Amino acid sequence: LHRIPHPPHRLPLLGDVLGASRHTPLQDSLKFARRLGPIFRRRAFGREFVFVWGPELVADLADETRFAKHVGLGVANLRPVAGDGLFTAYNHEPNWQLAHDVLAPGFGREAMETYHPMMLDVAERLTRHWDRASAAGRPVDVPGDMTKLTLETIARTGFGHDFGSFERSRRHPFVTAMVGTLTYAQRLNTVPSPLLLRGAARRNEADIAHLNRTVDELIRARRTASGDGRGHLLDRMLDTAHPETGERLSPQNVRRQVITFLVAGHETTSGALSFALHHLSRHPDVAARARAEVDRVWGDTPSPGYDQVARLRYVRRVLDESLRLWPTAPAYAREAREDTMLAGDHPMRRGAWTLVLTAMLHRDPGVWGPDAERFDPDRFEPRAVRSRPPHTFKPFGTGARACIGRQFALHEATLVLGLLLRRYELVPEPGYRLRVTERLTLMPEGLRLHLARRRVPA
Ligand code: MNH
Repeated sequence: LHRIPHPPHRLPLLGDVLGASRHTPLQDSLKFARRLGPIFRRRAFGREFVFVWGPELVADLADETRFAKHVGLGVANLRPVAGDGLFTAYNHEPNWQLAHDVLAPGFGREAMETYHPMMLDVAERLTRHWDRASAAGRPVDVPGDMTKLTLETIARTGFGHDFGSFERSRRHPFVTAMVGTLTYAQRLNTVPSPLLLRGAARRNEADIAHLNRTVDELIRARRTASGDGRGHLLDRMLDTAHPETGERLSPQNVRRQVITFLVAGHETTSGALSFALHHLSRHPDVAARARAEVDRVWGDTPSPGYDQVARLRYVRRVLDESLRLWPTAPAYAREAREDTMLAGDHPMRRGAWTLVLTAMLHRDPGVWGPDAERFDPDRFEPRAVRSRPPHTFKPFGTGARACIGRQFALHEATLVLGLLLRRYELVPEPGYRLRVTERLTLMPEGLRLHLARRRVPA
């Protein structure tokens, strides 16, 4: 451990806090990464973390025979809300495999085709909202509206629920509670003892109670409805037995999965869409190419079909490139399954863990070239992708515990970008400079865009 570099000026109690703020742990880590290299240590508030972003190290950590997901930090702090739900389950908890096997078909192609019309429907609520803003010459609140969109999408496809986000002037109380628990989870990492956050902890309890109540109502509504019992994720959770063992998810576990999907399924996608729209507004040439693709592939169809989304190859590259520069889940943790040597160089004891700094891996000039900081979707042309080593683009994590919602998120985001590009020219707000807020996930703060309507099929 002593061979791993760390910042030079260490304060006895506070650690490496110089030049660091508790509101931007990720962006501070990027600065340390640039100074200290592909593996480094950082001490904050009495704890020491090892960060890794060098491509060889990250590739070695992807070896599932020697390493596995580590449930720590922000993820572990969500355990009181999400328990042994998919995202927060420890590797050894039996409910992980059970839920994974029961839910995996819920993200397969057939299921995605049933979600497509629901996604389209929610997206049309967004465009109605944006039409009114553009007619009135008002700018739109991009992160706010993307969060409404993705929350409504996961609520609808997941549980047949409608939070009415676009119809209300204030945030839905469920969203407020969810953001509250996420913020609290991040803050817990930045204090030496949770006792310092007693007031916030009480509010957090109330937030969790509110989340539980809302979800229990959702489940009750589904149980009493005369639905046909297919379509939503919740239907699957309630109706599907494990294909081999016949086992089912317990009611308590179903509640945890619902909360997991509502939380995991919307903030990250909302951030990805927001960053993509930011970049599109700053790169009119890229926007024009993407728009031309949409016009060509979708033609006059008012409502593009499922297959027409996958054919938006360039729009998809815009999204990949946005996730490269700002992977909205900017890090993941890996632990050693046994005593081992990381990349033949760093001894790790069984259970020792490290954070993979995806956001820095994605900006390594050694992988992405001297212009690594530049936005350029052509990096994701098939030939360019093939020329890079594996495990250099990891926005959805790695291995068995990688994102189960990847296709879902990519389909939703590509569909929405296609619809928005076809309908509007995106005009940046004069003087806006990208600022990124962190609350476990990343978001472009205060991003507003002006819209000019294009003529589109009705
Ligand atoms: Mn998602 C795991 C990123 C969209 C549901 N997700 C992960 C991980 C990353 C991630 C990274 C791995 C975390 C870890 O190793 O600790 N997820 C994203 C990004 C987007 C995203 C960048 C959007 C863009 N995720 C979604 C959507 C859903 C979802 C949409 C649900 C509909 N994600 C999950 C779940 C897990 C997960 C569930 C946990 C999977 C598991 O451990 O089995």
